Amino acid sequence: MASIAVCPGSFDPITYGHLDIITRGAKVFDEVYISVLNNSSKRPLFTVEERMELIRKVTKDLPNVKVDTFHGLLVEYAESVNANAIIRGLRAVSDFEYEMQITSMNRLLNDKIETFFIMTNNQYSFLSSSIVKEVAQYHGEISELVPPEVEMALKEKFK
Ligand code: COD
Repeated sequence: MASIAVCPGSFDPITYGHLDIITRGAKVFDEVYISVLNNSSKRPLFTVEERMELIRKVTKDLPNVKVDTFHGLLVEYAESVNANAIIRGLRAVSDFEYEMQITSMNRLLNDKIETFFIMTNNQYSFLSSSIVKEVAQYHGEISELVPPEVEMALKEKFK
């Protein structure tokens, strides 16, 4: 049986931190779906299509990575693509409580889908999409935080 994992998130936009866990996950699982949450109650900077397009560009060298979108419950979506695993990234102890809540809830909803945590590279342990957007908004240097395609897209948004 192929091991299929879903790596869900907002990815608004994708950063080198996300890319780090995606690359590590793609070495372990046969197929990895990078799944962008389409949540109408949030007001993201990038549309779902823009976020998916940026993810496609920066993962083009990872042949077993697919880019997708979902709405509603993550475990229902994971089941619909035959995934048996969820990948989440851990940056610091502060992520743990939130991740434990999500994982416990997902397990209650569907105990056949296992969640796996990947520790980020130390150099990205402080990194989040929100921090990148804040720096980009004031035209600060972000080239070490996001791939060049994302840097360009952010510069375009904040010009
Ligand atoms: N280094 C490593 N990993 C990182 C970094 C970094 N610098 N930055 C982010 N990550 C990881 C995050 O830990 C996460 O695992 C992933 O990358 C995506 O991060 P975000 O911030 O883009 O996405 P989130 O955490 O906002 O995504 C939340 C979900 C969309 C997964 C969640 O809201 C969800 O599942 N919603 C669907 C509704 C549902 O099923 N709810 C029930 C469960 S509560």
